[in-house]
Amino acid sequence: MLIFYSAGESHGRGTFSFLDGLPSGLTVSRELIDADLSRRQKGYGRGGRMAIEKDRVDVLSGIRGGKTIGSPVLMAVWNRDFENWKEYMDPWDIIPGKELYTPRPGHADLAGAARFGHTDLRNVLERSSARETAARVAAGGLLRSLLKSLNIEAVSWVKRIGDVSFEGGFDPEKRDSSSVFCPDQDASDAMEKEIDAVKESGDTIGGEFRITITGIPAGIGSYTQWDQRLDTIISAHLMSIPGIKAVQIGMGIDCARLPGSMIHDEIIPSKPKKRATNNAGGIEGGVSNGESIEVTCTMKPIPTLQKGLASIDIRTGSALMAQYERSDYCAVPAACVVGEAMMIIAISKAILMSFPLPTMEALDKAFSVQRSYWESL
Ligand code: EPS
Repeated sequence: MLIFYSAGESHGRGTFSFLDGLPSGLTVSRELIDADLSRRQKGYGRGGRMAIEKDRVDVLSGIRGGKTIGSPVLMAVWNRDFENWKEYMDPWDIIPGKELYTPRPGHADLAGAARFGHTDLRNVLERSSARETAARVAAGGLLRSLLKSLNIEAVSWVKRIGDVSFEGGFDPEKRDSSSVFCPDQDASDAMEKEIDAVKESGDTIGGEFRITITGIPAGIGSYTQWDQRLDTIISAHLMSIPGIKAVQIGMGIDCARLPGSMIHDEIIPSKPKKRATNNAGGIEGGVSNGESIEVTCTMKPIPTLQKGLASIDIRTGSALMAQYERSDYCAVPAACVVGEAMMIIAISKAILMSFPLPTMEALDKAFSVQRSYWESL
């Protein structure tokens, strides 16, 4: 079973990824991990922190000579900003000055204080900050090599920022030349303007991004238990990203308003079997059906607002405006990269759940048997 966890505080020493259950003999690429980390840092609408950080992976265990060895993998992305925070974040001895007593509505501050009994909300913010997503992207960047070796590819792009939406498909060059990771120049320009307008008014804005997985054969996931369904695994991974309020698979919520004849994807007699449409988003009965996997995620606006939101002083209960702390105006482009990473983690877990094998050689063989079986049906 593949396990992924992260550790680290936003202004602590770094953010850390822990992966266990990887087969040995997987060739991994530091360049692929670093490319994803640097992509996560970009995106129009980011705050001041991204000018400080230059995220790079530092592998601490589990990889020798560019290959996994079957041991747990531990990776670090060190925080450059720690230099400015070390007196406040020291594990043993801290100085006062960075306490936070007014919970920001929409963040974990108040609910997190209720969970762990904190009065200084700094203890909640430091871990609930989306800085943690750097660890997810490092893990996804490593597992991208696993999917690549099985000829599976993951891509993502921004579909909507506020009122501006783009309904077209993916284009790698156009996506990568867009400041908001939207593969259309006109839509990108309009999205930038949308972000400028909220920034100007001291506000923030959310949006949507799409993730597509191609090259996955039918038969990954299972209908036999609720927690083995591929859609269970994918949606849990994507819903766990800070700020994500909805995950739609395929046609998603539009399924509610159309008759079955306009939704279900008819089967074309071919080898391998093809579908006339892909409204199911590549998953039927919790199992991949050979079509591309299509998922759309909705992100709420960042809850730290320059214009402020009504809150309280947690020590006295009296009304006070929420404290403003440096933040992003729009993190949808960054979340799109994080979504791609979490999707890669989810698909990798589902593959290793279906084929729990200790070496890449054994996994490659089992996977090609599965592909041939699917192609012969
Ligand atoms: C982030 C780092 C954080 C925030 C942002 C994401 O850095 P700082 O708090 O020092 O500015 O910029 O976090 C949030 C917007 C959030 O809501 O948690 C990063 O590395 O992505």
